[in-house]
Amino acid sequence: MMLLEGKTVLVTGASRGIGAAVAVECARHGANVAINYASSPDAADAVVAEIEALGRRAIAVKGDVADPAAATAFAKAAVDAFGSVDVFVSNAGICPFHSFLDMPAEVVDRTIKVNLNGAFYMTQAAANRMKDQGKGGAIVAISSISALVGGGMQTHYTPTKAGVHSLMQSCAIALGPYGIRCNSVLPGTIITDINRDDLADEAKRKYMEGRIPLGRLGQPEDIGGAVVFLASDMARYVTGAAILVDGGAFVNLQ
Ligand code: NAD
Ligand code: RM4
Repeated sequence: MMLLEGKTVLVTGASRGIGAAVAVECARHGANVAINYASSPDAADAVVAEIEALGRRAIAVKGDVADPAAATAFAKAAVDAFGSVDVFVSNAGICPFHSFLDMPAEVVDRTIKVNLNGAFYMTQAAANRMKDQGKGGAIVAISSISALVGGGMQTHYTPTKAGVHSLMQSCAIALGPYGIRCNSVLPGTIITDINRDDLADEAKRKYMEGRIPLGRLGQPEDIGGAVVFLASDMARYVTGAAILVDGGAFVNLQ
């Protein structure tokens, strides 16, 4: 079943990892896709090619999500190419693992600027397009299990992920009158470039795997289904909600 037939989907940070997998899954469900990327045109072009091979259209738009001007430019580029913004997925994020007591201010500031401010500006730009179009829309933020639990090397990061989920909750209220639904997906530990070094530590990797009832770390492709569901009319009465996609890690106390 095609859940996003004829829709235009925008995804930030989609040249690799979870964003790329989400973009491709949306295309598999019939969407044309605009991807934002920060710095790797070749990787972005490869995602565009993968989507085109599925018979859908795609564009890649360079931009730093921390820059508010990048948000309006991304939404405009999508409308110029495909005529509308129907679904927006806020995915771009960084997690430069670092201990707390000696965390440099610039690492904190950049993490908040990209993860939280970036999600805010991009969501605002997409929502304004949806409001002007007058036919509603769906916004999905890639928050994290880390919105709910802590990490000693993530004291700058986990508050941004809680913030992104909170942003979706408040936007669900602000945008409900326009028929725009806002929800979060909370991935557990998914193997991507963001945590490749962290998980290269064999003991840490085994510990993380051991916490997961389904017995394995996640892959980027594990996240697309939840995003497509929330973006689609199957979730037409779902807003302000969050879906954990973590193999059961969060509930595994004992
Ligand atoms: P990743 O490093 O593979 O991908 C991150 C993407 O964001 C990259 O394409 C990167 O270029 C892009 N990006 C970074 N800064 C940007 C900026 N300023 N402007 C535009 N794009 C930018 O990592 P990932 O795991 O795919 O992460 C995607 C999202 O998923 C992040 O928001 C992350 O917090 C979230 N997440 C990841 C995990 C995990 O375990 N991998 C778990 C929960 C949530
Ligand atoms: C996630 C979660 C994962 C970590 C990534 C970077 O939100 O904390 O365990 O590997 O971020």
